[in-house]
Amino acid sequence: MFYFSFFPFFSFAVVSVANGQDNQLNVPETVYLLAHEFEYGSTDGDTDEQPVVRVQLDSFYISRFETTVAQYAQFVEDTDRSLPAENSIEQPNFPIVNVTIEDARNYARWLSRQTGEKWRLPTEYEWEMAAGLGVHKAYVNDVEPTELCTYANIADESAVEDMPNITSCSDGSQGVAEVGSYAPNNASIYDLHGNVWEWTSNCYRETNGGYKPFSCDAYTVRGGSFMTPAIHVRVTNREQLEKNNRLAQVGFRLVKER
Ligand SMILES: [Ca+2]
Repeated sequence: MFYFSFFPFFSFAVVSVANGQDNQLNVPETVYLLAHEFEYGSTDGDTDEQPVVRVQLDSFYISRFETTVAQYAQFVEDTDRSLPAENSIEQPNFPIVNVTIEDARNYARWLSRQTGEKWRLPTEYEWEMAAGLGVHKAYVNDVEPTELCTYANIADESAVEDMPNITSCSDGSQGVAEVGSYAPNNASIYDLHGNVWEWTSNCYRETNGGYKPFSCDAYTVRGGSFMTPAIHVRVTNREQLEKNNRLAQVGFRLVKER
């Protein structure tokens, strides 16, 4: 079991699900991050990580873990949906995958209704603050790429048969892993690197600055997956994903507003 940590923000509620039974609502455990000013982006990353901008963020809560199959299953059961392909209720603590950004948003809206709280996808600013904690290093806790296997399920030596550009350490997982299987960052947030890419609420743009488009076909995903080598799981790395895509290496975590 990975639920060894203290549960300061865990809340209990009861949700009536479609089968008429009362199940305890599986509310994501969160970490509270204080208001912070930090440097967003990187001068030595890809061009879409530039320019570096100073960002002032209000305080917020963010999921300690990637959203799990067990959490998402309560939503699909209550709303007469089905679990997306390649997710199994037999693996409740694995991250939910194969979800579009709208699926993730619908789950957040449902969770908000159940709890009376305001849950949503993180912005890129919030995701990067939660991962890097404003320290402006490539990896959580300023570890070296070869140390990442302690913190992350990435394209490592375990994935050598699948991946051409593996990282020279062994994390023990060839595919996706249970959330919280690896060491957290200094704020006790898990799986920020690897395991599954995480949707953000930001429309993908090719720079850190600029305009906010009226419509959007692709959103930014962060953090990399079990198929991603170290260079691409960096805190500031950004990738775009078409909004209707469902991929087995893409999930999400949520923010709860204060
Ligand atoms: Ca791995």
